[in-house]
Amino acid sequence: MPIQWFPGHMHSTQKAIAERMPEIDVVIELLDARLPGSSANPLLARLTGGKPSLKVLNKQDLAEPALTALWLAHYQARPGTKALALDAGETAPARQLIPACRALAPLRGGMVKPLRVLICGIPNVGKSTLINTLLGQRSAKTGDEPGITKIEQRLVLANDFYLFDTPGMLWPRIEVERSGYHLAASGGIGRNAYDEPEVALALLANVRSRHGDRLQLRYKLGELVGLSDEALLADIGRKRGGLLPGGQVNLQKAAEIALTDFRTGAWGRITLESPEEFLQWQAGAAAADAERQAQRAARNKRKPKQHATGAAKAPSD
Ligand SMILES: Nc1nc2c(ncn2[C@@H]2O[C@H](COP(=O)(O)OP(=O)(O)OP(=O)(O)O)[C@@H](O)[C@H]2O)c(=O)[nH]1
Ligand SMILES: [Mg+2]
Repeated sequence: MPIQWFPGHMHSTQKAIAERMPEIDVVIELLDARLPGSSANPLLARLTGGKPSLKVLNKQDLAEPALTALWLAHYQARPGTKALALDAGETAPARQLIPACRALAPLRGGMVKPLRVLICGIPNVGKSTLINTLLGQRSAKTGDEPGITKIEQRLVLANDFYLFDTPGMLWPRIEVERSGYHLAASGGIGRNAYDEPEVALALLANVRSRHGDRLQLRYKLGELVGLSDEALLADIGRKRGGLLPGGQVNLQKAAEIALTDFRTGAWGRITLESPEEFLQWQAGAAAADAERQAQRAARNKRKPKQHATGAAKAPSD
């Protein structure tokens, strides 16, 4: 089932960001370097009214360097956009953001016209961690679950440089089904909004295609060829003691183990999508959408006729 998560507080965040925008000079969108396409808000350009933007691929320590390089080139090619990859917990790379923001808004700076930078991104991507690293102190609350930051917070980096931390936000409709799985696997979606075994199966299907050897090594599995994704998940459960009283595998527990291992980097550095694949998925979703709309339009065209026939028949009944 496609994953969607847009609770009421995200609607409020979207509104608050739109209202704040006139006072913002640069927008930093924090992306997850393991899913740099799926974690990008498709509505952001409209929301920020084309303000200069910096795409930061965070958690690069968990992503594959070669794919991170492809994604950086992909975003750098966009007009008015700079892209950087980093690990929000490390001070020196994070501080590169300061000159990058200043370069994007050269007319701001000094006490009279401080530079105002808004940091936004999906839940749990590391926004507050980055702000704390930049400030050199724990000012913003962080935690390994989505929804830690509840309200927008203004933090002063220097007397001419303000940072705005915002609550994690998704968008009303996740169009690419795989993106929903990638977002859930990364920890960006609330636990109640998806089924863990379903997400773990999608994750295993993706990861085994390029890194099956790592799964074999981690769980001491035999050859994966010929093994279905379901059988692979069950094997992981069996190897990790995820058994129910009758000896049956506890697939829920197996899924939790797989997801935690992926999230913590126990499978090594893994990126779930390349720019090329992601563009293909987007095009596929757009085509499917267009077809659904055309079908709906055709149905609506037929409907009034049937209605008119019914109405015309009524008096003679
Ligand atoms: N490995 C790794 N973990 C990170 C990185 N940045 C943040 N984290 C971890 O990701 C989790 C979420 O970090 P937060 O800073 O709370 O994320 P947030 O985007 O502010 O989340 P919300 O406020 O819930 O939207 C924490 O457990 C961080 O320690 C990174 O670059 N690498
Ligand atoms: Mg936060």
